[in-house]
Amino acid sequence: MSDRLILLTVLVLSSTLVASTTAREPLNAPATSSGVNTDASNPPLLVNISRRPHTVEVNLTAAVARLSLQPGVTSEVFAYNGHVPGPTLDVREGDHVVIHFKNNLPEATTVHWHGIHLPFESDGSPFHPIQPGETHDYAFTVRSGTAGTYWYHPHPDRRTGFAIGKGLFGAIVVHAADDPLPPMNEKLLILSDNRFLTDGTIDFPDPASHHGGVDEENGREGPLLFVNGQMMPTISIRSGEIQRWRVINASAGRIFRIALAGRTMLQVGTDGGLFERPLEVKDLILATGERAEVLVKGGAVGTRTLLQNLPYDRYSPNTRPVDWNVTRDLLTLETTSQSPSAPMVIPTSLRKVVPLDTTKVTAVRTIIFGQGIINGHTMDMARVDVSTHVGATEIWEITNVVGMDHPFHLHGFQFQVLDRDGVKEPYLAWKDMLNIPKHSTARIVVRYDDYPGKWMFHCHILDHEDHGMMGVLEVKP
Ligand SMILES: [Cu+2]
Repeated sequence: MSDRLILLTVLVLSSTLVASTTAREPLNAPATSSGVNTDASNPPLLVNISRRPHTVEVNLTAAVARLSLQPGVTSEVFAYNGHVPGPTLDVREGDHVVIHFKNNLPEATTVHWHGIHLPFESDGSPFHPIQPGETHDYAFTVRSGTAGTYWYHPHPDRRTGFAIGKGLFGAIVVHAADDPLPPMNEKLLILSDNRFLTDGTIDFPDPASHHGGVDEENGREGPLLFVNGQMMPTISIRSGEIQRWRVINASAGRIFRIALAGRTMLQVGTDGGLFERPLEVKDLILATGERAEVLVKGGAVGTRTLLQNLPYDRYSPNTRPVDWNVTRDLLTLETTSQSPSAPMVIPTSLRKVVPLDTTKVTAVRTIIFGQGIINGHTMDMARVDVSTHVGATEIWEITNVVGMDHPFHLHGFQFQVLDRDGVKEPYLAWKDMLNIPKHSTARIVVRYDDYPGKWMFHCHILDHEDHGMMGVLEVKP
C-alpha cells in the first residue's frame, strides 16, 4: 500500500473536502451533552458459521416481530433475524456465499441480492417464491472486481413494496481483495422512510382509498426518515478523521438528495463499487435502491454538522407531497473532544474501470417508460420482453416520456452509463440503478458475461414495480 501511495499523485482531504470553515456554517453548533440522540451504529453482521476458507455461510430468517421503530411505540414489522434493518452480509471478493433462508412470514417471499452478479436460481426474483414455512439455500460466488455496497430485500410477485415497508431490507458489503483506500472507520447509512398510524401500525391504506391511490401513483413515502432504523442518530468523528460512509437508499419511493450542510463530501463510489477517482460533491441524489460511497472528514473539535435530505422534485404535480420542498435532517455528525486524528492521504486514483466495448454491440434496445408501464405493457411473467444470449453486448436507450422520475434497475448484470440526454457520462462506473428523470433519456451499455436465465428489469419505485412496471430479459445460453 505504501508503494502505491508513493507512486500516486495524492490529495490531502483537508485542502479539498472541507470547503468551508465552521464560521460559515450556521448549522454547526457547539456539541451538547444532552445525550438525546443515539449513535448511528452499524447494523449487526450475519454470523459466518462456516470454517472453510473463502466461504461464508449464514442463517437468515424472515419473520413477524414487534419492534420499537419510534420512541415509546411498538409496531408489528417483518424482520430479518429480528432486526430492522436486517443484519449485514459481510463478504470478500472470491468468497463462496451460502445463505440458509427460512420464511417464517405468513406470506410468500424471496430474497433478492440487489446488484450482485449471481446465478438466476439465486436471484430471488418473482420466478422463485419461497412459501410460508419453507427454507431455501441461496448460493453464489462473489465475482472479482465487484467490491462495493449492495443490499438484500424481498422481491415477491406484487408484494415488494409492502414487504420492504414492513421492514425487510439489509446491507451487503463486498470487500476488495486489494482496497486502494487506506483502512478507516466505515459506517453504513441505510436510508429509509415510513408512515404509521397513531397506534404504531405501519400505514398501508386500502388500495381503493384516496391515500391508497396516491401511494400507487406516487410511490409510497412516509414522513419519518430513518438512518439504520433510527431517527436523527449521531455519528461521532474525531477532528480531522476521515470516515468511509456506505449509503443505501432502501426506501420504497423516496429519492434522497443528501448533503452535509455547508460542507462537501468526496464521493468515491456508486452501486458497483469504486470510481476511477474521487469526485468532490456538494450533494448527491440517491434514487430508490441506489448506493454511494463517500468520504467525510471531521471538522473542528466540538462542532456538529447535519446530514440533510434536500428537496428533489421527482414528482408529478398531481401527487407531489405538499412538503416536498422542505429540507429534512437525517443525522448529526458530531466531532468529539478527542485530539485530532493524524492526517490521512487519499489516493487520487482508485482503480481502473474498463469501459465496455461499444464497437461489439449486438443490439440496441428501446425501452420506453410510461406511467406504470414499459413499452406499453405491464408485467407478464409468461412473456419475454427482451431476448438475448450469453456473450452479447447491448445498448439500452431508456426514455421516460412522463412527468415523474422512474429509477431503472436491471437484475444480474452491472451496466455502464454512456450518456444522459446526449451528454456523455463524465466518469466510468458500474451501476445497477439509474434514475431516469421525467422527460429524459439515458443510454447504458451492458454485457451478459454468463448466467443464462430470466432476469427482471423494472422501475424501482416499488408501487410501480408491484403494479407491473417491470419486464423480463431472457439471456439464453
Ligand atoms: Cu416508476
